[in-house]
Amino acid sequence: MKGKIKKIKFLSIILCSLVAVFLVVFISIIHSKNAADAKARAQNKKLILGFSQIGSESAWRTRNTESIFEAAAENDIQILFDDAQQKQENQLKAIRSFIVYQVDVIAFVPIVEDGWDNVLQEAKDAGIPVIVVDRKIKANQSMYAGFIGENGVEEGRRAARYLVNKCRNTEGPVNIFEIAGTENSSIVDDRASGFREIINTDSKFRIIHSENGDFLRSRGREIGDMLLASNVLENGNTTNTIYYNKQKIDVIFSHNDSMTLGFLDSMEAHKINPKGYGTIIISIDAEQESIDALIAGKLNCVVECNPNHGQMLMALVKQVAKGESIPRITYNFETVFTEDDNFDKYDPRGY
Ligand code: GYE
Repeated sequence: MKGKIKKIKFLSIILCSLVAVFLVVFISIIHSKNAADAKARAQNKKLILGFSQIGSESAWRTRNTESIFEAAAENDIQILFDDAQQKQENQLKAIRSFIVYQVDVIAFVPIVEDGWDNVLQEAKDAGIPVIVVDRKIKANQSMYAGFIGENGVEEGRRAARYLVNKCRNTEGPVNIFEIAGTENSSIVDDRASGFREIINTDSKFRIIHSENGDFLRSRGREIGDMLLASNVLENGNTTNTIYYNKQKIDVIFSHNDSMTLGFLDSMEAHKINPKGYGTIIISIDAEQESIDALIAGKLNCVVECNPNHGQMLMALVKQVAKGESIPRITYNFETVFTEDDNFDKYDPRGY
């Protein structure tokens, strides 16, 4: 009898330890499977990008937004998008809502250079990496992962190099009227400094006035109307030479196509034929309507500013989401279009 009990005890101990081993193995299989699932879910989790855009002030801006949505869809990245209607406070609000929502990455186009330190600190405290797009900011580099966009200084230089070459046989002075974009935006400062860096190598070039057109076509029109109002003579005829404060304007340097096209609208409204009337017009962006005006002889030079940031931005988003570092600066490829080109070679601009 004793032997039998001993045997049962022994068998039950074996059985219990088998069950225990089985349970341990089973639980660790479940556990590792859960871990693997969690890992797979994390890896396959759709990245969420919070993107704050400044508005839709130009065909360039609209294409910029499109390129970002297209690339996000192609890279299976979800976008939380905000259009700030040209207001910094709306951008600050949007970025704070992205932080609350706990997006994976924040990207924003800073309408102006200053005023981002606090919200960047909040994103940093929340562990959310930030990428600056299109325009630059004045903030400590440790506050954001990197910048992607255009080299505005080089765009300004390209506009000036065209002018210096165009006026190589021109006796001075060469009076320049500048139509600048949004004040305190890095892109205006960069384009203006690149342009001046080159023209200041020859004293015949003089910027006689710089007017802020806020990158808007309507403002370009207003500036044109302001200048051209004095072109209508008593007899109703118009002179083709444009003046500012009684100084003849030889060159219009406009910081974007929208303002330039607004200026051309004004010339047409004042029945001034922009073709061959002697004032050189240089613009930046290269949207289709501006290239058409170049081909039609209404403009002399258009410096490209490439709005297609989408694919490059998504590549950077994926990198920072994995905790990888990215280049401080990523510039887009850009070129220049002038009246001397073979226009047949032009591809459609897409914006
Ligand atoms: O030139 C203009 C837009 O920030 C580079 O903003 C961009 C500028 C572009 O309004 O069309």
